[in-house]
Amino acid sequence: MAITTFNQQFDQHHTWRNGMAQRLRALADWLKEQDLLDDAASERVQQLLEQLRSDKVMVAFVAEFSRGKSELINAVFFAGYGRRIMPASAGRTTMCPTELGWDPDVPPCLRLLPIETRLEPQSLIDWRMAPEKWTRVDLDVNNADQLASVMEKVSETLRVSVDEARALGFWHDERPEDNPPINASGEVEVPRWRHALINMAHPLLKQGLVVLDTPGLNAIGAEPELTVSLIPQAQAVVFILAADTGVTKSDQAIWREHLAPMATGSGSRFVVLNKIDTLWDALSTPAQIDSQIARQRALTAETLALQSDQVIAISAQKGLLAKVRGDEALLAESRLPQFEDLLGKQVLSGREAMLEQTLRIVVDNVHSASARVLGVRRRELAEQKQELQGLRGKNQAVIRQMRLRIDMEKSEFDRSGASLQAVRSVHMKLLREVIKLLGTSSIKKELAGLSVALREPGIKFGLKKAYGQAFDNLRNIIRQVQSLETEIQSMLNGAFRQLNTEYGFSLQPPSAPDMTRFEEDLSAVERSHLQYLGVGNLFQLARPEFTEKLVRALAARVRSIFETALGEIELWNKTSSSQLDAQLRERRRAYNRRMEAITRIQDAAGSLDQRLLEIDEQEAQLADTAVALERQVRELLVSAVMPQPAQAAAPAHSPEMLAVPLPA
Ligand SMILES: Nc1nc2c(ncn2[C@@H]2O[C@H](COP(=O)(O)OP(=O)(O)O)[C@@H](O)[C@H]2O)c(=O)[nH]1
Ligand SMILES: [Mg+2]
Repeated sequence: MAITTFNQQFDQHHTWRNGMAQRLRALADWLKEQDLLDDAASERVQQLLEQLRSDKVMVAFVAEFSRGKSELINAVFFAGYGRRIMPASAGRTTMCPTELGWDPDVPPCLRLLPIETRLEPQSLIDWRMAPEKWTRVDLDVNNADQLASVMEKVSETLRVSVDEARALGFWHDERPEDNPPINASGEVEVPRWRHALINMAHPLLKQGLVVLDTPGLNAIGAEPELTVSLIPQAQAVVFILAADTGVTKSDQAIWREHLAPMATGSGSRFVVLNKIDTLWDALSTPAQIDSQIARQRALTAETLALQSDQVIAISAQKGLLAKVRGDEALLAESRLPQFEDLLGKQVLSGREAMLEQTLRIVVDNVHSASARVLGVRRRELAEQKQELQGLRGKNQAVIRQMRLRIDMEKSEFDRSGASLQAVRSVHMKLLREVIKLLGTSSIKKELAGLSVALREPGIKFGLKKAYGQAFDNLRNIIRQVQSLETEIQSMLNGAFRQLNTEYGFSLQPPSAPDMTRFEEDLSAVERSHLQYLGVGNLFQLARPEFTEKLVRALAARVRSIFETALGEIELWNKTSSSQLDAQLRERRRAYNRRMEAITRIQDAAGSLDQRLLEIDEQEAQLADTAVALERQVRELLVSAVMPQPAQAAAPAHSPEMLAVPLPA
């Protein structure tokens, strides 16, 4: 398989996403023209289109300072600028977590959150909502020098007293060995900024890539949100070690805290042994150097309890240099291309599999909803045809009789409105209970106990229990929701069955979304918190603002899990009511059509045969539509499969497929 750069792979991924969105939109437009797309299906399509448009892929670089995170970011993503964009030279390291991304609603800029905000209880998510609190510097993306000089701001520091450093979370009396040095005037150096957001219209970032560069252990440790929210949600986390330092104690601490827990998570994890150029030695043969690198890889792998092929040896610096100079031999020697190839394949194929699966679900849903309506339409026509055929050779009295019968059927049908109303109101009542269970006040209530417990002195031993209690309650909420779902489901089953018998509908309640995934999500959050506090951040709980921040970050995570669950449930409910609405509408239309035909025949405005001929035509049209629907759904699903890299040059989806054929 050919080696491709990360940028090339991301381009292909983007093209695939765009193609998918285009074809899905074409299908939805066509269905809408045929009046076959109900509200719920249309909402599902819109959601997926939005996801295909703005799906974010986050790659986080996590390691001790000076391992080459920023250099690797420069080499992989920004070599095209011909120089370093992220500061990565001796003495100019990133001092604060820095996110690179693209938001088209904001001009290209660097936004910096002052470190003093750490003294306040708000979490990073809260600060993101308050753009006015950030210092903004505009970026000139076409000027690499200006860009690089603005970026230097992420390296800025401040001198503060020991007391201030302590308050900011950079000084710990319990762990003196990690404290920054005190200068002659009794001050210590701390980062000037707490977090940086770079908004840049770089092609990759525009396509949805988000890069997170982090400073070393000290700076990440004080930001619980990074550890428990941002990093675990990244699609890939790259952990970097340096060949010249080996695996140090703090490298191991970062590994244990951030990377080891990921083994059970959904993202990919990469371990990079950087700076292999420090092993290049003019006096050794290439074979000797290779075996030296292999030895280091094996040693590193052993320390981290990995297989040695799970450690990727590279030189970020030489890779960047080689790309800037166009030096192919040096690039190969840097081994950077292998890393990029792996990063792209793992991260993007995972993303594509996820999107493809969602697409299948949405298309399935849209397909069955529209096929059902088509079926109803065809049946109503067939029945009307039968009805009219029965009128052949009959006199005016019989025709009048028929008219009366339709009228009666229609008013009986209209009276069914009351029982439908009853079904809907039970449905709404149950749904309101779900909304309440998954609401903010319910989360607050469950987390209140935990936040009190965390502040208690000597929580160390009761930590697991305190989290266990809170999370058991949260998981229990999800289970309660699941049982309400079951109740709604059986209520709908009963009501739909009755409507089917009484009115000859073909209603089929959609199955309820499975909530176990959300229980698992909660457990993952619980694990990440315990891991984070367990590996040595426990002492930080002594600071109330830290605990407050931790609990807020936790509440925000739980809220987002609950909101996702609620979104799925609401859509499920909408799907079942849309189905009912669609069948009611079709029935009403059928009554009108029957009435109209009878009236025309009565008024001798059209002959019976003529009317029957019209029905034949409509039936033929519906049959064509049904065939077209099947074909389009099939084609869409076939084209959703990402082309294998080997055929990537010739896209698997032919341009003909883009054009959705419209039946006459
Ligand atoms: N020899 C060598 N030095 C490197 C390499 N990658 C980074 N460096 C240097 O290591 C230092 C720290 O790099 P930087 O990217 O700032 O590290 P960070 O703190 O992890 O972001 C800088 O002086 C880099 O130039 C490499 O592959 N080889
Ligand atoms: Mg850096």
